[in-house]
Amino acid sequence: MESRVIFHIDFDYFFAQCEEIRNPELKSKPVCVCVYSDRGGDSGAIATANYTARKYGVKSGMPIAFAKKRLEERNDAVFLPVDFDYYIEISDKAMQVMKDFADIFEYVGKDEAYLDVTKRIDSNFDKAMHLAQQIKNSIRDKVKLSCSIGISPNKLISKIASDYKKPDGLTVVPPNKIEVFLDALPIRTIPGIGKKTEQKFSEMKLETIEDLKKLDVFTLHKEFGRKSGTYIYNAVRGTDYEPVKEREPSIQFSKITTLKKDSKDYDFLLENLIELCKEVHDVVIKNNKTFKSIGIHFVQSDLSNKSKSRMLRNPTSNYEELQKNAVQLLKEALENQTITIRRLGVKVAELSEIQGQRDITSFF
Ligand code: DCP
Ligand code: CA
Ligand code: CA
Repeated sequence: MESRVIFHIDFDYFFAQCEEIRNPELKSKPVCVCVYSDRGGDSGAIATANYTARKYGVKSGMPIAFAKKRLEERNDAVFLPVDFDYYIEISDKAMQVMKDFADIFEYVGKDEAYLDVTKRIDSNFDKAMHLAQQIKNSIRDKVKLSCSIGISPNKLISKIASDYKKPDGLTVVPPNKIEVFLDALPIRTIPGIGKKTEQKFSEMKLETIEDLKKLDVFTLHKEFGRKSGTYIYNAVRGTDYEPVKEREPSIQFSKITTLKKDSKDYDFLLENLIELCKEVHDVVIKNNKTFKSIGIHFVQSDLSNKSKSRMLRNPTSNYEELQKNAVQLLKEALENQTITIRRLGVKVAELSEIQGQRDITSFF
């Protein structure tokens, strides 16, 4: 069978690049996009920074005060508050451009997507490279945005490849190059392998993907459990059969608040949660929608994120149902919660129009 050809496209330094699009003068300066908490001052975290700021060691998730310290010598450094609505506008435009180039288009998040282009380029990797160049040009012309593209026979390698050379990268890994491409990479480049796992392997003197191939599947099962063990075993060999699934950006409504104090106390969180549920529900009603998915979100004191969501059997716009499920999710999330929580959020997704209200009279 001919190989699949999958693109992973990821927008470069996304939030910061959006700010540069709005104000091109920023391009020569270090730009940091900040999630300020409502506690005032510089309290909050860096969402992302442009590559000029990154040269000084600024990273996503870092406290704003740290980033300011690192950029001390640059009095032209710019710190801007996040403007999600604007970034979504840019994202939507770029997604529309990409969609037309795909046989199957899978939206992953605001700044990334998978495209299965196997059919339209007849499994030919030279044609694929040409097509990727066209996509990059088209996004640049229409949205002024730069992105990085990874091309390979599957989602896993394409995801790694899009991150291989950034910004404005294009990395093609045809079937006969998979092994050489992967072998030399550090273990951490495999999606899902974090600091902890890397540490564990490092103690075993395993540093590269090639090193990991020494471990047989039984050892991996024993160390990581069946599911993760199998995933790692396959990943280091470049094996991944996940299909690209048709998916478009789904709109959602959410509210997030910075708590008066960091806490993991159920009653305190519950009080805040209910307030958020009411606010989200107001938006749902105002927009005449039903929702099928409910989620809660923690930004924890170390600025790491935790979220939980559940799918309802039927779409609803009912407040009690929203609250009941959100409270249940809160209880579940707080089981074995060790770290305190700084920001709390509630969201609803899988939205639809309320049926039977199309009648013109409902507008009066
Ligand atoms: N983001 C965030 N907080 C984080 C990580 C990311 O708010 N801890 C947001 C800001 C980013 C966007 O998500 O612009 C996309 O994240 P990426 O990991 O793709 O990073 P960037 O697009 O910023 O940079 P690049 O892809 O060039 O490495
Ligand atoms: Ca990105
Ligand atoms: Ca991304």
